[in-house]
Amino acid sequence: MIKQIAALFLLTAFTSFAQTPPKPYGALPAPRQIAWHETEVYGIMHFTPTTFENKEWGYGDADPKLFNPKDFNAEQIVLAAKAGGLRGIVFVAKHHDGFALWPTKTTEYNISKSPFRDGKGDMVKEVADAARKHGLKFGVYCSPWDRNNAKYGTSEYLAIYREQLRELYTNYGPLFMSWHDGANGGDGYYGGAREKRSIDNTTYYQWDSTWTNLTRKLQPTANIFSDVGWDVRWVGNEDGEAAETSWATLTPVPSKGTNVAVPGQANADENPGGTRNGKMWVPAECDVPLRKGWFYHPDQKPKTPDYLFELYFKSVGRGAGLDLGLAPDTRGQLHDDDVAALKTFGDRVKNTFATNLIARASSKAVNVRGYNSIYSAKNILDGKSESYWATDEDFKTPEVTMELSAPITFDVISLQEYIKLGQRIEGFAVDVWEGSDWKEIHKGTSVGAKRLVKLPAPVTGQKFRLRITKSPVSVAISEFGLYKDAK
Ligand code: FUL
Repeated sequence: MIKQIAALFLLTAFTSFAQTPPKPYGALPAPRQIAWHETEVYGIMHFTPTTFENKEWGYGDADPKLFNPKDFNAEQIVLAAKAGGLRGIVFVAKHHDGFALWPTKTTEYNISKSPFRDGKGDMVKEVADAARKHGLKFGVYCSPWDRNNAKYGTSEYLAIYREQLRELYTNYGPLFMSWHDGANGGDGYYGGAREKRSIDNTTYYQWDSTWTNLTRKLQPTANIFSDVGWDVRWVGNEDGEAAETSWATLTPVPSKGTNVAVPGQANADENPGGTRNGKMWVPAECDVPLRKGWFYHPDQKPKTPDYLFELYFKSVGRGAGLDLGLAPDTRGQLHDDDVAALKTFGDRVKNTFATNLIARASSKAVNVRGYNSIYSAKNILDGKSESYWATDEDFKTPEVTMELSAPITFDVISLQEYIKLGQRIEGFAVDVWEGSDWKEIHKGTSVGAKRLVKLPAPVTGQKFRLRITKSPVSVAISEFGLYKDAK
């Protein structure tokens, strides 16, 4: 009996040890950030009187009567975005020109003074409703710099800005992003003063208390985007590209001459790649306009689907997000050229990643954590982000061989870490078996939420090997895929 109890005790101890997941590594993503990673591609939409003036930055003096998009159609815009594979829309509820696209109580300079819907319109609501109707997430950007407001630059403006955020946070349902930029004053209309106003952005907006007391409390699901996060960081350029080696963690550093890192005053040199072992989980967002400017200009053309496909690899494929600027024209719709570019790009991404060509392979790993099948290497081929292959503590550079019953031809590699346990891998390689030896087909660095590789030429093979070449701790990999570009 005693022997039996001892055996049972040992068995229980062994099983529970064997099932202990790997210890998380470094800063970890919050649930709202995990949801953001899954969004991958979304849009940011700019549409104010500035569109009707054919400018990029409205001065703040445009007559609200100018804002008259007679054929505004939020669903046309949302459906074009959806066809492009975008899973969310950030709506610019107020840009630097200060014109509020919702009937705010905070300023007269708003949509109710325009002819749009006879002064009864609320464009934030129309876009939010259309997005949700078609399954896209919704977020807002309310520019802190306000070139119309007479109070801008004085201590009274902060309360106005916060009230604008409060209105946006309370009246339009749950947001997936609260987008903030670092535009910090300059010349403007300012209620007729027509002058230059400078503010000290390290103190003026008091971002800490705005985000703690308003954003977090009223919109806990909203990812705060800015130069310094808190949830998603600006990638440091408007070209749509993250660094080749990208870390989802960041320790914001103040720019020279200041002592606080805030939007507009952060050392943006760090932003494209992030900080290895940074204090916070703050992945990069690559914001890039679909056309040249953020606002619609008749003489500009959208980027080609091929170019967008490349950007997808340089953003999403480096663990970042892709935020494409959408600019309705003066009708209030996306131009046919934009609709076509989005659709071709979206179809190519969808079709390329429709079938993981290696999904049916048998796999053999050098190590599986605690010999436990819940951490099996098979998990990397199951298409499920919740399961992962994990190794024992000592196996920091493991490898797994995968073999198919027939050869495949592919030119895209995809690799994903189980980021709930942190960003662990620092180097990896993929090999193909050439009959008598392995041939390396790609060698890379960071992985994180997703690493996509477009090979210079298609590769054919039947047996493959994934090697983790550098990691400070044991690995946790959720997905591996080989695909063929569907162009
Ligand atoms: C920047 C702004 O200055 C641009 O006009 C645009 O809105 C872009 C998305 O963010 O900070």
